[in-house]
Amino acid sequence: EPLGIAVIGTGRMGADHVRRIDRVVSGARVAAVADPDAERAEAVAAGIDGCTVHTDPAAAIAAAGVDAVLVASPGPAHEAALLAAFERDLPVLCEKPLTPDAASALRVVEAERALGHRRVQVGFMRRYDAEYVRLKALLETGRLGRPLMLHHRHRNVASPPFFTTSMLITDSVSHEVDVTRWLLGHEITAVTVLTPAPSPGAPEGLRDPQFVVLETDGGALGDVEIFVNCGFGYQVQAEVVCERGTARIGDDHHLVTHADGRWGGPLTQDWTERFAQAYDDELRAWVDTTRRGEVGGPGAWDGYAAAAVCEAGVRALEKGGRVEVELAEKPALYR
Ligand code: ISE
Repeated sequence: EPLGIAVIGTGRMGADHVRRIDRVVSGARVAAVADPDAERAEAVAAGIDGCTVHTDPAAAIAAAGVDAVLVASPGPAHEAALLAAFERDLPVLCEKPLTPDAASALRVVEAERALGHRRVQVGFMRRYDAEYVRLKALLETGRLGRPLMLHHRHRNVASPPFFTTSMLITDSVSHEVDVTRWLLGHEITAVTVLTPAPSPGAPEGLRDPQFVVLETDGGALGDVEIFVNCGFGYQVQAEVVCERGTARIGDDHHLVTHADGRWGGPLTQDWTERFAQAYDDELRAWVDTTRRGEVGGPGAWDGYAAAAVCEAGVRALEKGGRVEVELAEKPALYR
């Protein structure tokens, strides 16, 4: 029996996940979709056998044949969808951010803890990207020694119209926050955000780019250049500086041509292209672990920790200077 999935939200990410469940991943089917825009939901569900269409997320989660839930609605709608899934004790793959702020993320952690077992995987898909996976495996061999510093560059061609200055942290840098915690196995303890004069290519009023400094409880430092209107391509690069060497990913060297007196190659234009393999493998892994009755990948605690770090980042952005991260005590369920 394939895993019946209710997909909540049929916007850009939701529609892409529906396609992936329907055509890429085996062992799963789209059992229901929900979106406040009924026409959009209908269009996404068209041609999928036995898929019911809803405007209310709770109705989709309660629909016949639903064994698991994929939440891809906007961040502010995640908490209600997660709690509705918990009510039926269903496994959930929740797109990042888990919720938009630390207090609501902690409520999700508490609600999962009340269930007594983990149910949530958060969509921090970079953990499934082949390059990041190789980087982590290399660090784990210890050959380069202890990681001292991490340099990240995160560039988007253009930001969507609803993007705000704080979303550069909560929506975009949240990935580097998770990657830093995952690669190093450290918690992030303080955040500083510096902003140069905005790029003329950014929408009026948007402070883009930004430079973010992360400190960890293991004594490492990270910096993130986030530039969401760079105009030229989608780039995610990371370099780890260790005691005896460095390691770097994201250099776009998949295809290099030499012709007409120049060398070079194409740049990806957005994350669904750059991270296509990561999204596919993330969903495959989630479906496989769920069918075995297990939970893997980044969990609710990771979603909460990222939210807490991003909240400190937004405060640092607003008031300047260094802001310490306030993290609740980690419940035994996540240790
Ligand atoms: C978006 O939400 C993502 O998750 C992308 O990976 C990131 O590059 C982009 O900046 C975010 O807005």
